Amino acid sequence: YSWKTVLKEKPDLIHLLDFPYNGETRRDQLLQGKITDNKYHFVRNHGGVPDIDEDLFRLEIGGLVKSPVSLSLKDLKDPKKFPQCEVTVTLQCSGTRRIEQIREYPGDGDELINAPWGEGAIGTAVYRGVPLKKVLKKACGGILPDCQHLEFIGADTYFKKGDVFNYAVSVPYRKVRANEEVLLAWEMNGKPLPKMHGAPLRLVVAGYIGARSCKWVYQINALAEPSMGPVQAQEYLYYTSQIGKQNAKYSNGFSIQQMPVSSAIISPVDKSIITHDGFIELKGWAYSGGGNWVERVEVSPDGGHVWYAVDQDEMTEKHYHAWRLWKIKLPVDAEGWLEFCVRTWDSSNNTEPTFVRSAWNWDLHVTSSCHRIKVYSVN
Ligand code: MTE
Ligand code: MO
Repeated sequence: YSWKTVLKEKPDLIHLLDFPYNGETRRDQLLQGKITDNKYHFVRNHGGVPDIDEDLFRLEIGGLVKSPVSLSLKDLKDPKKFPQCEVTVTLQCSGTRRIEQIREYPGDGDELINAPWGEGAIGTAVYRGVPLKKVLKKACGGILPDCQHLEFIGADTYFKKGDVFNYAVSVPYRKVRANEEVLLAWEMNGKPLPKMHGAPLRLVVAGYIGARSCKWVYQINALAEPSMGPVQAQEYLYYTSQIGKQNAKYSNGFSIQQMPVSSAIISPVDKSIITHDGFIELKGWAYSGGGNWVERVEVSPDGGHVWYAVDQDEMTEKHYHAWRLWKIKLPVDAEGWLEFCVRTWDSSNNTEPTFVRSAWNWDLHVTSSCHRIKVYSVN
């Protein structure tokens, strides 16, 4: 997969890493609408983009299932065998807004192995596929009583500490029990799933961090314990803020699965000068994982003392598994530097930590504190 193809398919992404290719969505394209165009959707890879022959492709399902199977794409896409569905899902990389954690304590985080994402490692698409639950039931006759987790293995390989691994992650079986939450998908926004996004087949795990939505999936194993693969066991861990480079052990962290509530101000841009006549318009996104929808978005012009709630009419519709884009015109009299911030409340009444340091994680995942920008107001 060449750099030339990346530029052709994703000409507008902010290219963060050349290999493995990682790129994030630009601000104007984030705000384009509820659905992110395939061309503009961010890309997060751990290794190369595998080339898979659709005709030869088989999905193998094994482990603690009643009968292991091997399915072709034709089998999977046959509506007489498996019922299909379409789900609107926001995929958010748990590294979104990592740059704020890097700036808070430069050099303290595990940034060498991670892309310095800003606010654009998030996007929303309509995925078509079959619920994994139905495939397990109809093709494998169900799972065995000891199965607690499902492991997904991707065809891409990945280097870590001198060894080569396939990308492998797992989710608890109970997550798979909801039909519309875990899909085996081959279509994105009405178009064939692009190669970069996992063609011919990927998982879409709604409400969980992007990492669980395994691309190029070719093997699924029903397991008693979570996947032992390094991506599951050693990455995407949440540590207490006392833990850093010097004392981190994998056993100190817990696995990040559901995405917490978070939001970002996308317009105006941090450190910009704004000439206005008493009102400044703010725009951004707000999302919560785990099937919680965004209930309320509040913004503050003074670093978090006074808060204004965004009008429900100024937000895209409520959704179990997708973000809401929002906008608000704030009355501003002051001249000079202002600190704008945003905080969101979800349908479980969760809200965001106040400062980056309130939820520091040396692994640099889940920067969900109130997003803050400074702008210079000229009234
Ligand atoms: N699946 C495989 N096989 N390999 C990967 O590197 N990256 C994961 C996930 N699935 C990854 C993968 C991560 S960390 C994220 S955030 C999402 O894919 C990103 O999905 P996207 O590239 O389609 O936006
Ligand atoms: Mo990610």
